[in-house]
Amino acid sequence: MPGSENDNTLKILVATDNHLGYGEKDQIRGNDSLVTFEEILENAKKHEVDFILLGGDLFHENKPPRRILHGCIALLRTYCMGEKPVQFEYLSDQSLDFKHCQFPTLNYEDPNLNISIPVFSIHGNHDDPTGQGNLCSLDLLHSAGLVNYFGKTTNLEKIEISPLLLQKGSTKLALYGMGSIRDERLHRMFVHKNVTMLRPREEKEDWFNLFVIHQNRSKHSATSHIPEQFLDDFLDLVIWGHEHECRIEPEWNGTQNFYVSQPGSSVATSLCEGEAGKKHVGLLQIRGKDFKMTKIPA
Ligand SMILES: [Mn+2]
Repeated sequence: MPGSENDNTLKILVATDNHLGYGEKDQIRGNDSLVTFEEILENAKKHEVDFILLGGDLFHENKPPRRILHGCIALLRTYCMGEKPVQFEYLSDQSLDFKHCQFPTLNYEDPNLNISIPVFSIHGNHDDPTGQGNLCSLDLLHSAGLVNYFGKTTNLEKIEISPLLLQKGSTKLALYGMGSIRDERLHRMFVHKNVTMLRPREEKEDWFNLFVIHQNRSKHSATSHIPEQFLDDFLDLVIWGHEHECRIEPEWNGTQNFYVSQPGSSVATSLCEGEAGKKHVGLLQIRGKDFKMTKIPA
């Protein structure tokens, strides 16, 4: 890509449902999830992405074994820190966007940290916040300065999602995220119009609107999934986490006028039909209002 195009293209490594720690007691496959995660980080480095976007369930368990948490920390420190400068600007208010975190700041803007590849992540249903302090493993990684944990909702009556606003050259990205919420509850909130997505006030039409969600997409019962029609039609692309089957090629929803990409789990967590296919992560390139998703085998 020529220099000027590169300057205006946001490159994002997209992965979801890494399920670190899946089958960790298995003598043979016990390290698979960490090995796969390392390959993903290698790819991010190789393709010189601007950032990594994770769609939830980074960990398989709410309280991952120490070996797994440590393995993840070691990998993030190895691959995501370094001299390479971060080449996009952050335009929204980090103190509001990360107000749910003890350090309401972006890791790569912290003068005490040297981040080369920022990681942005929402939580999934396996690694959701619980217990005293309502914390999850991503809170630990955020406070350690290794990830930027967004999309945590603290009000379960009414959700207002304001986007993280990023800009690289002429490309402007509004990044919306919503960590996993029990499907029935979220379904009800959508029906009662208690979920609102806020939009940037200025030059509304110039933004590429990307939403990352971690819910049931396939219809298990009437209310235990989130129909695509519930989502706002101003969105350009939805990254759908939680569903483990790889359907990463963006699928056009003609009613809503947006694309949906479902990367699927990066590690096989069952041998059911939907999961038997090849696993992929995605290299998402956004330029203006256009995007391209390239599959990378996981
Ligand atoms: Mn999940």
